[in-house]
Amino acid sequence: MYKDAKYVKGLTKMSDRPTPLPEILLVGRSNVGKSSFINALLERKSLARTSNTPGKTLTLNYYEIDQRFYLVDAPGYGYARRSKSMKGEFVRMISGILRQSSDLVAVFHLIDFKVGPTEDDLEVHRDLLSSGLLVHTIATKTDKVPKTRRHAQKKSILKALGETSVLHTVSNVEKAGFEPIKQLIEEALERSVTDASPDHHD
Ligand SMILES: Nc1nc2c(ncn2[C@@H]2O[C@H](COP(=O)(O)OP(=O)(O)OP(=O)(O)O)[C@@H](O)[C@H]2O)c(=O)[nH]1
Ligand SMILES: [Mg+2]
Repeated sequence: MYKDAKYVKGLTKMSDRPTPLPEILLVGRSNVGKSSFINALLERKSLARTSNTPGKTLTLNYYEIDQRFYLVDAPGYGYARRSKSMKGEFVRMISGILRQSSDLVAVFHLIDFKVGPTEDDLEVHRDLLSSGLLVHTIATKTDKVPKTRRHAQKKSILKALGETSVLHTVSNVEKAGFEPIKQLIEEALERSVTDASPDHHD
């Protein structure tokens, strides 16, 4: 359980980033449940703003957790009504982060469990894997698939993602599946401490 979680700021350019702490970036299609995921993980009702009108903001929202790390809520990609140029801007922004942030310790790629990976999801998945970052794929909205079909759905998603992937599943509504996610976060934070060179210590 996290004790302290607060919204720090919304960034529109990388030069505005807050005091360095390890960062975990959330990426996923608009409406996949990134903001809801943050609220469910942190057990806060409405810390991260959720909406039914997706894909409007191109800001990176930083949430600071226990003065230890940031969860970064990225804008969603692949929103049908978003123009091609908006999509280009998203890609530039994300690749900017991937290039510039030495504090990025993991990326959580969220996909919709019921819908399965879309073309956009698969494209982003490949890009993330080839970035060399620690990437975890997490399917949201498991509550939308009947329990008896979940095993088959998981298998089908894994097949689409490729043999080597591991799929974590959550329901932000039922707040189910978050213990393994907390474990992933701890592992990513531990790795970042081990990896850091001496001059990165306080
Ligand atoms: N049933 C169900 N609905 C969910 C779940 N997670 C999110 N939702 C709903 O999906 C919609 C979008 O959720 P958001 O958390 O705003 O999605 P987002 O990825 O942050 O969207 P953008 O910020 O537009 O990119 C909201 O209506 C949520 O209530 C889930 O696990 N189960
Ligand atoms: Mg959101």
